[in-house]
Order: sequence, then C-alpha cells, then structure tokens
Amino acid sequence: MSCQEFLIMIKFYYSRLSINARRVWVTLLEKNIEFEPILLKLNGDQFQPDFLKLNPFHHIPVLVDRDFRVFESLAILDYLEAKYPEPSFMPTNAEDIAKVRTIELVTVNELPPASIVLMKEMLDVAVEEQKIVQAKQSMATALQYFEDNLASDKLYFVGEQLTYADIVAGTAVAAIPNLGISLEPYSKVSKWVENLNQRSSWQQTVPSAEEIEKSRAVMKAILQRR
Ligand SMILES: N[C@@H](CCC(=O)N[C@@H](CS)C(=O)NCC(=O)O)C(=O)O
Repeated sequence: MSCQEFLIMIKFYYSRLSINARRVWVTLLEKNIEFEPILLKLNGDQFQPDFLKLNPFHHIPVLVDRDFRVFESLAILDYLEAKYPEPSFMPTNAEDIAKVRTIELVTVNELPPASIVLMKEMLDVAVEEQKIVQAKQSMATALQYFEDNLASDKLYFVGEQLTYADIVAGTAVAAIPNLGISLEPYSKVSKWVENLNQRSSWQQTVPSAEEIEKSRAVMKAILQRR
C-alpha cells in the first residue's frame, strides 16, 4: 500500500450521471474531504457480489470510511456532517433545521418518481400519457415550492449559508432542464441554480452532454426494471 492509499480512508462509490451520488460528491468537495472515487457503470456491476455486500439494494452512492460502511445518500450526508462538521451544512436553529429537512425530503420524495416517468418518455420506454401529465404537475408543484422558499435578495435557502437544502435540491433541480422542463418561469430558482453553478463543486461534478448521451442505453435498462 502506498502512502497516498494509506492516507485516503474514504471510498466513494458513484456514477457520473447519478443525482443521488452527486449530492454526496458535492458535499465531499465542499467539506474538503479527501476520498477515493470508485466509479460504477451501473451496467450490471452494481449486482456483483462484492458490491452487493456493500449495498444489498444494488444502489450507489455508497461511502466506506475505514471499516464503516453507509449507503442511502441522506444518511451519508448526516454521517459526513457529524464526522466532518466544518464547514457545516446543517443550521442549528429549529426553524432552519425544519426548512432544510423539508427541502431535502421534498427533493428525494417528489422529484425522482416524476423524473423516472419523464425519462421513460424521453428514452421511448412505455409509459401512460396520464402519468406524464401527473409527472409534469408534480415537477411544477415542487419547483413552485422551491421558488416560494427562496428570497430574491439571498443567495441560498437559508440566507447566505450554503446548506444541505441547496446541495440536495440544487443538484437535482440543475438536472431538470435535461428532462425538457424549463426553469425560466421560476425566476428565483433560475438565479439560485446560476449561483450554484458558479461553485467549483458543481462545476467538477456536472456530467457533460456527451456523458449524458452515452448513458442512454444503461439508463434505459435501469428504467425498464422500474
Ligand atoms: N434512496 C437512494 C437511491 C439510490 C439510487 O436509486 N441510486 C441509483 C442511481 S441514481 C442506482 O444505483 N441505480 C442502480 C439500480 O437501480 O440498479 C439514495 O438516496 O441513495
């Protein structure tokens, strides 16, 4: 084992296109934590026995910190905040904690089901018309909720402090235009996404158009199982 390998104790299992992984990736970068990225293609490598030992639900992201393993992206974020508290992405007062948690949960509960339907439509996987209408409505409700929770004179959801609300919702909302939904009607959301896109952590983790194009077959295979 080289010195470098010995020092880097965190292994981060991810895929370039995964929004669930991107929120962890951004957090690792924002907290300046050294880590070893381990790329999965999700072309079946997530079903390999060694990976299933890390996550029996065959999902990335997974984080292994020495002999401690954690999966589920929000649990990973909580772990990183507790273990590496500086800089902190969780406020301390009751209202702000509630706001950050609500935005995290709205993001992970409301956006993925709608995104799956819209991705199916884009990739020609069978999906009912009524589900597409419902998915667009869910997206609009979530985007309006984010719009109502942003202030035009503040950078982030909780004033000037970057929090997990921005990291979780911001990495997910940045991908919504790829599904053919414009952020333009939501002026505060658009400005907030622009601000986030200026951050080095966002720039380092954004997938290129070429990567998105190349991943179509893998994504289609995953969507057909859903
Ligand atoms: N609730 C999980 C969701 C993880 C998830 O769905 N990961 C996707 C990539 S975005 C995955 O690994 N899919 C592979 C598969 O379904 O086999 C989390 O937040 O970590």
